Amino acid sequence: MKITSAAFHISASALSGIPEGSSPEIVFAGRSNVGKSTLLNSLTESKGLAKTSSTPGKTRLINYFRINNQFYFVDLPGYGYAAVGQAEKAAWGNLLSSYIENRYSISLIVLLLDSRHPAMHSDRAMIEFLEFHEKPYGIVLTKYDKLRQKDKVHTRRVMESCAAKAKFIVNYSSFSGKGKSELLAHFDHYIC
Ligand SMILES: Nc1nc2c(ncn2[C@@H]2O[C@H](COP(=O)(O)OP(=O)(O)O)[C@@H](O)[C@H]2O)c(=O)[nH]1
Ligand SMILES: [Mg+2]
Repeated sequence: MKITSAAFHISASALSGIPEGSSPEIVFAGRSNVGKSTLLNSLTESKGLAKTSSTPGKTRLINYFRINNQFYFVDLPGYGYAAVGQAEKAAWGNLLSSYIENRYSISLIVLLLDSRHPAMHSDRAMIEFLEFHEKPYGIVLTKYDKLRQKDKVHTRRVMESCAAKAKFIVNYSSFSGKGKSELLAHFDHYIC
């Protein structure tokens, strides 16, 4: 797949605010600070499309980006941010899970995991949730440029054992561009 156009479409703080669902959606999920905004900018080659921040937990919205005038990239709020209060955490958890569970226009969920800490508790919970609901998902291991050589095999093994139903596992670095064409090629199977 080649991305020829990418534009911000809409932000929603509740399910009532999201578009009708007539176009396919590729959804990006992951812990706060995993590198999701940076990845979206790198995929679309537009520096400021998704805002990036080194302060985790800032994004509280579901953001829609229109891609190639054909489908959406959906940027979900990061989960697992410790400084958020329990009540707020629960509210976001409910929003995210009901979106993923009930939204029929989702073609693929891309779960971003930090390649240096790939199987944290909240990540495992997310994988279990996706597998339980039989949602098509793939994994992107972010910040791969920071992973030490000796940890690469270990990270891969951990992922393969705890994400048995993942459609793909892609090693990714937004800084070097590693994994980008591989990931875009996977998207072809989900957008017709
Ligand atoms: N080394 C490295 N750092 C990255 C990469 N992607 C993102 N980061 C850094 O990780 C931090 C969080 O990135 P951001 O995209 O805002 O994360 P988000 O909260 O998941 O949207 C920022 O300081 C980025 O510069 C990457 O591929 N390699
Ligand atoms: Mg972000």
